[in-house]
Order: sequence, then structure tokens, then C-alpha cells
Amino acid sequence: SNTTTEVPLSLESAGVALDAEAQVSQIQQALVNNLYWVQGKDEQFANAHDYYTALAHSVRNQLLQKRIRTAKTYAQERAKTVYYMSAEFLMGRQLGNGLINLGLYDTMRHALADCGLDLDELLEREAEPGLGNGGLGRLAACFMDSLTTLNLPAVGYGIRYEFGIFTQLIRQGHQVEAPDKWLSYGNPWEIARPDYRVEIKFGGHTEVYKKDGDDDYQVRWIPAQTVIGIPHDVPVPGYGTENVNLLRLWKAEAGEAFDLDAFNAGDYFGAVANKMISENITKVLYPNDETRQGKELRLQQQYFFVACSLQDIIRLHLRDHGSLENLAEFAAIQLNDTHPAIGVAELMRLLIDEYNFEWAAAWQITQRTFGYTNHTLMPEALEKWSVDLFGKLLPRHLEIIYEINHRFLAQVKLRYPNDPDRLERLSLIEEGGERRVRMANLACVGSHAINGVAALHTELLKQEVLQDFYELWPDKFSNKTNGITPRRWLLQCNPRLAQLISETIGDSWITNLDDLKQLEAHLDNEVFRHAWQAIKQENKWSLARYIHDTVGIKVNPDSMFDVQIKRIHEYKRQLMNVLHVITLYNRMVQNPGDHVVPRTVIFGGKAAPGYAMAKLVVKLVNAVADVVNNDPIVAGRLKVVFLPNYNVSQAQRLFPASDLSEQISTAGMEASGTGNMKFALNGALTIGTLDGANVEIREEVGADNFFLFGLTTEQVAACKAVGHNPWCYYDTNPELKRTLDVIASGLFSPGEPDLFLPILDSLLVDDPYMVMADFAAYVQCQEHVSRTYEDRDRWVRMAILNTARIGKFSADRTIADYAREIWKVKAVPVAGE
Ligand code: CBF
Repeated sequence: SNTTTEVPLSLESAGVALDAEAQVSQIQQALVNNLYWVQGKDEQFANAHDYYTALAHSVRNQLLQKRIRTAKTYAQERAKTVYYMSAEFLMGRQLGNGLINLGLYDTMRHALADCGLDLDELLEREAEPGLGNGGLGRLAACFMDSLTTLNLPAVGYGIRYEFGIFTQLIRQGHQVEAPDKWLSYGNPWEIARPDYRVEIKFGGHTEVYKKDGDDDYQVRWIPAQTVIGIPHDVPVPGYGTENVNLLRLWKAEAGEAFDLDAFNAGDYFGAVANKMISENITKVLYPNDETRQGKELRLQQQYFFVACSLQDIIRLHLRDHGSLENLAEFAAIQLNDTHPAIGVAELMRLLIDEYNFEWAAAWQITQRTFGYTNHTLMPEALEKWSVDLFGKLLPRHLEIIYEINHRFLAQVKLRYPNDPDRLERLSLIEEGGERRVRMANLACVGSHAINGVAALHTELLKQEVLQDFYELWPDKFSNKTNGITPRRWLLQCNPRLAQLISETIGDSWITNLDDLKQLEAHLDNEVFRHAWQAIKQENKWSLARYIHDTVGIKVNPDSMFDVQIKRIHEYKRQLMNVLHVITLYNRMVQNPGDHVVPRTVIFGGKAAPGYAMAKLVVKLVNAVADVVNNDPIVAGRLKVVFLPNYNVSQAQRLFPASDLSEQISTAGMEASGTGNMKFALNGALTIGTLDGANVEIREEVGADNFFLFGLTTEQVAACKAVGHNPWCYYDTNPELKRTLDVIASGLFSPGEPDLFLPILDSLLVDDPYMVMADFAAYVQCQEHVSRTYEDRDRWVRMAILNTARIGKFSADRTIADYAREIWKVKAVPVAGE
């Protein structure tokens, strides 16, 4: 083997039909070769990580072969392409997904076992690329999977953060953040493309000049700093297709990484200062979910990746189509939230300043090219940049934004002549106090399509957050309810259930999730229901082992696994969940002989490092766990687990093993949620409010198969309008009173009696997330959950129906809707060789 070179995994592409045995031996050969040529080792010294890397290269080689053919086909077909711009892509580990999508998973397991290697162990060696905060980044990753599976030409553009979302450690119950060094062993999935490097400018000033031989004046930008963007390409496979799309992530480097004059003058730090400043731009992901961070570096990041991507799109477009006049016919750029919204001003700048377009023509191209997806109703997440900061960093863009605003407001004034308040609300610039650029307004004005991510969310956008834009351009608005990829979120993460389903109804569900409906015909089949239940039980056993290995807590796999996994945020109301746990505990302490349905309540999620209240909730969960888990009175009946460092890999263990899915946000605050869909797909039942996509999930699975509680959006608004008084709930609900009193007593904070006072204050003073108002309904609903769980057969039937009826929430459906209604792109399947 020492004399062979790196070879791809499959000979199929070489037109060779291999029997299973030959395929296995070829896989083994490729592995040995890669070990030798990529890792520089042989079997004697190779460790598990070497084998992982060798295997990753085998898969990557095959993906690259397909990618090369895909790129050629797209260029040949002059295909319209989707450019999905997102500051976050939470891709999860790539190896398992690559093997599944290439249809090689089982063969690989067999081939490795034959050499004494365990595939699961090698899969665990992969560092998780945590290049996102939560739902928004993970949605982008699901979309990439579906885009490729549907053979739609697409490039995902984002940032190659050197440090992803922080690693969450729990110390004495508190969250502690550690840097995420995900690149320290290298990244076998990426290819740097320095040949496609681009230059990005920052700062400086603008000036008016006359071009040679031209009568018109032009503006040019004289920057203070130039940074280089280097694309790093990650191939994105689809399921059962020859197509491979690209995720292109940008890394910032210095134009001049080394100042020789400074070095020669003895200024060794100064010699590399530029390198450090430039590379900082893509150093770290901002760990805030749903809150904006008005930091200069964040705006730099946004502009950097958007400007790199637009130059790249233009390069590709000019290569294939020669002129930018027809950009919108061949390029659909989707703005994943406002993070890339600066793209509107940048494309205008490129067209006008660099490619000499007239304003009107440039504006038409820009509007026809961009689409904007809004992902939040939280006012604190709507990005606004101080005009001062903006002008300092992007002086030319500020001028362009002023011009866009001027022309836009003139139009509005014609339509609404005597409505200065409306003008003020629609303006791209927020006046009064510090003047700020409103990125959501820029995105709305610069796009031909605006969408929300669940039906309720879109309605609320139209009625509230973007009401003025809706009144102006109702036709621009549509809803695109989010979805998840069935490949990662069932086929890969729950292989036992996936197999049972495929044995029962065939495997068409993998790419046509609606086919899960056929499971309903098997509902009365007892053997099927037993098999279903046995799989859930096995999954719970393996999660129980994982919990024991990670946090040392022994949980009862026969208890109900009641799970809330998501970012820690007040509106998501982990606090209400933990108050329920304390209530259950109080009951057991007071009436130890009472019958209870055993529960294991599992929490997972990161709090933004600067979000004190969320961090205190993490501490409270852990403190309650300490007391409850060590009290013999509740033994075997109630356990509380906080799993540190929730991420995609951990999610893949949790969804398949869950019985109950906690989707308990305050109505009107969660745009959609996607974890809710993953739970239901894996046969967990939801306890939830009428919020985000819960509404549609309930419609699909049936009200009888969903545990609904809580105020509606309208009721929340009405309650707040008349003045919400949390004290009255405290005074009139003795269980709630006892629960808060126990916290106040210091039971969960020995030696620090005041530790949780901020939580109590928030609940009792203004309770902005209506925890107090919804608490009684929640507890009552949880009682209904427990009673239902006791009837296991009924529970299993409900679980099966959840899985069977969740087809709408496939990301394939979502992407097909975007493709048809917004992007107008068509599938371009790549032929097999
Ligand atoms: O649309 C995807 C998700 O985005 C968020 O995570 C976001 O960061 N804005 C929302 O909070 C989710 O509701 C939504 O599902």
C-alpha cells in the first residue's frame, strides 16, 4: 500500500459495478492509503484521530469528484443559482452525514469493523463546527442539505470563524465559557482557495472625481484599510444525488501581513499588528442569540463576508454571462436575517461606482436580486447601527443609504402626503437620540420578497414589526414555515426508528417526508407499536448511559424523559419549567406516599455570556438538580439533569430519546422554533403554547396529540394592556407561592440566600414573559401529560401519529416553496458518470 496514491472511495463513478465484498475491500484500501498519504502514518502508529481524518478524506475525495462535475454542469446549463447569505451555519459534524448522503454508511461500518475499527468511535473524533448560535444557523444548515437534495444550484456564503460558539462548562452550577478551538486538529472538510481571494476596504473617506473622457462626476472611496478575504470551500452533499453544492466561508487575512520596516526598526509587535487587526475580523462568533451587539467588529464581520461574497457572485456571473444587466435572472440572493443586509448598499456601490451603472438600473437589479427572511419578533434583535460608527467604517455605504432613503421617502410621501409619523417609522434612519441605521428597513426596501418563518410569525410581522412595509407592499410578503432535514434528524440520529419506518412503509419518506402518513395505517398493529416503544426505550437507555458518563447522574430509563433543549432565554421560559420541577418536588416532600409518574427533566442550552438573567437560570436549574437528585424522598421518581455544552451532536442523542418536548415560550415571541419539529419527528409529544410553528405542528398532528396550554398572543397583549399584576398569582396560587418561597428561603443557594433574588424580583415585579400568568395552566397541563403517559399504549399511538403527520416540516418542502415562489430557480440534476 505504500506505493499507492490517495484514491476516492467508490469505483461506481469509474463505471465499475462492485459487489459488496469488492466495495468493502476498496474502502479499506482507500483508508490505508489516506492514513499513509494524508496523515503520514501506518497502522502501527495510527490513533483514532488519524483514522477519522483518513476516513474523512476518503469521503471528501468522493464529494470533490461529484462537486467538480456539479460545477461543470451548472456552468454548462447557465443555471440560476441561489446564494444563501448567512452569518451563521451550524452544520454539525460532517462525516456521518456525508456517509449517509452518499449511501455508504452501512458498508463503511462493515468495512471498518472488518479491520477492528468502530465507526461510532471514529465519528466521535470529529470536532463540531459550532459556527452558529442556535435555530437560525441550524436552519441555514438544514437548508443547504435540502437545496442539494433537490438538485438546486446553490452556494452558502458565510464566515469561517476561527472560534465558534464557546464551550459551555458548568462549575459549581454556574456557566463558565471556554474558547471553542474547533480548528486545532485541522479541518479535513475545507479547501482554502487563495486563488479566489478578494480585497475588502474599510474606513477612510469618499471623494468626487471626473473619470477620464467622461462628463459626469463619480464618487470614489479612499479606504483607510484593506483586508483580504480567502474563501474556504466545504462540499455539501445531498441525499441520493450526484449534485454537490458549496458552502463558501470567508477568512480574513492581512494584505500586508508583515511590516518589514517596522521589524527592521525593532518594532516586532508593530511588524505584525496589521495581521492581527485584519485576522480579528473572522476570529470569533458573537455568542448572542436574538440580541444585537452594536459592536464595531460585528459590523466589520457582516460587511466583510457580504462584500467578499458579492465580489465572488459577480466574478462567477461575469464568467458565465458576461454582463451584470441580467444578474437577477441568474442570481437569487437570500438574506438570512438582517446580518447580511448591508449587501443591499454594497451591491449598489459595486454597480454604480465600480461598474458604472445608473442609479435606477442598479436599484432595479438590486431589488430583483435580494430576498429577505426575518427570523425574530424580539425588538432587541432588530439590528441598528449608529450612524457615526457606520460612517466611520463604511463612509460610501452611508452615502448610498442616505440616497436610497431619500428616494424611498419621496415615494412614500407621494402615497401618504400628510403622514410624517409614517415617514419617520419607515425611514432607514432612526432619528431622535443617537441616529441609527435600521438594517431591517434597509433589507425590506432593497428586496423584492420578504418572508417570516412560520404562519403566526408572518402574521405578526405584517401586523406589528413590519406593518408599515406591509401596507406599502403587501405583495412582497409571504410566509415560509421553517423545516428540518429528515436525513440528519431521523435517518442519521435515530437509525433504529428509521429502520423500523423503512421496513414498515418503505424508504421514500427520506426524500418525501409526507410519506410518513402511511404509518397511520399501522397504528392498530400491536407488533408495530411494541417495536416502536422498544426503540424509544433503547434510545432512552443509551441516553441514560451518556448522561451518566457526562455528568455522573443515574437516571431511570423507565421514567418520562421531559426535555427542554434550546438557547437559554427568558422568553423561552426555562424558568417556568424549573418552577414546575420545584412544585413537583414540594409535593413529594409534603406527601411522600402519593403516587407520581416518574420524570427525568433534562435541560440543555447555552446562555449568552453577557446575559446575567439567563446565566442565573442555568445556576438555578443546577442548584435544584443538586437538591432534588440527592433527596432520598424522591428517589427514582424525579431527577433533574443539566447537560453542559448543548450542540448539534448532543441534540442528535437527545431527540430520539425524548418523550416530552418542552415548547413553552410566551405566545408571540418565538418566531418559529425548529427543535419542536425534530422532537415530533422522533415521536416525542409536545407540551406547548400557541407560539411560532407550534401552532402549525398542532394543526398537523391533531389537537388530541398535542398538550396545549397558556395564553394566546392576543391574551398576552390584552393582559399587558390592562396592566399585568404578577402578585395576584402569587397571592392566589398556594403552590406557586410555596415554590417561590422555597427559592427565597435559600434552599437552593446555601450560604448565598440572595442569589436568586433577581429571578424572584423579575417574576414578582413585572414578569415580562408572563411566567406567573401561565404557571397554573402549565402545571395543570403537565398533570394531564403524566396521566396520559401512564397509559403507555395511548402514548405510543400519539407518538406514532406525531411522526406520521409531521411531513410538512421537512426542509425539502420549505426549500421547494422558496425556490418556486421567491427564487424562481429550477433543479439541475447532475448526471452520474
Ligand atoms: O428561523 C430560524 C430560527 O431563528 C431563531 O433562532 C433566531 O435566531 N431568530 C428564532 O429564534 C427561531 O424561532 C427560529 O426558528
